Amino acid sequence: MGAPKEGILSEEPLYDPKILERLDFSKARTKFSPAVSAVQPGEGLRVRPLCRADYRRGFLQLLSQLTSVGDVSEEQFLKRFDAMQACPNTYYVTVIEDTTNGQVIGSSTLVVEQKFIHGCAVRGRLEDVVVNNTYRGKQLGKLIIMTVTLLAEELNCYKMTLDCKDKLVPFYSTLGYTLEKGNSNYMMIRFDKAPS
Ligand code: 16G
Repeated sequence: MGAPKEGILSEEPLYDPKILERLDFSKARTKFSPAVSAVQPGEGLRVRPLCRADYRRGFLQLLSQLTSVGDVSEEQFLKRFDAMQACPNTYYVTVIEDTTNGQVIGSSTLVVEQKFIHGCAVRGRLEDVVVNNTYRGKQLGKLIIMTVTLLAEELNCYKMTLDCKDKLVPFYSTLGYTLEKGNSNYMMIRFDKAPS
């Protein structure tokens, strides 16, 4: 992931963390047992927006449990962070930190896409959901997905969509996501020149 540089990386959040306090987990389309929320995720855990310092907290190593990340240097990471921050109200990269060891152990992203349709509505896209393998079975996947799903609702998205591996459809179905009849295909073209 590139050699870490000298100096301190900023803790400035990618988006205003106060929005997370407004999320109403009683509206979550799933049950948590024990009850958790973005502001009370459980002992030793914190749900918060991504910050630059997360580069050194294993954020990219975590993402590599989802797909290929490549050798992303600190400089490249910071540049991408800046680019996201320069698009206000668009990128809501949200992480779970294990505060006992300072590592980022879960993440998911809400991307808010601006539309002309539906009266210039906004649409949410659920992206890059991942929970560290060693933390599975603790409702953290549900928690991080519900956090950004409720965030999409809070930000007035008219819908939230995702694409995932076929085997994960039953899991997402338990969280209120549905295969809409006659409208549940996801198609793609992969481009040869794309970086790994
Ligand atoms: C999954 C992810 C998507 C991610 C992609 C990476 C969710 C809900 N979906 O489809 O966000 O970008 O995997 O796979 O997390 P790729 O490397 O094959 O594009």
